[in-house]
Amino acid sequence: MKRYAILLFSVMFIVSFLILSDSVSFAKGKPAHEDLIRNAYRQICTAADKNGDGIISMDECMAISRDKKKIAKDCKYWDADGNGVITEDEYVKQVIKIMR
Ligand SMILES: [Ca+2]
Ligand SMILES: [Ca+2]
Repeated sequence: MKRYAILLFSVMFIVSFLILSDSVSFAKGKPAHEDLIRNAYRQICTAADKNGDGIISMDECMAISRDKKKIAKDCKYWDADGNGVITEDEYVKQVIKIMR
């Protein structure tokens, strides 16, 4: 539960930071906030990546929260191609999608 709170907090923090920085960062080709989202993914990994391969599997993702219904939905969303693992690129892509 506590880990999930940390995860939610870091996501919230990044999203609010992005909203604040949107006006300054949008003009360039690569979104400046992509690095922030990558950092968020790495933070989630330090809590959730049990086998240390740098990728969050469905099982590892499901272990983030005891609220299985909610976390299952989040994990499924993050796993954009549905292959059972959430890569850094997928996570970045999906978070950017939420923000649009
Ligand atoms: Ca892993
Ligand atoms: Ca995937």
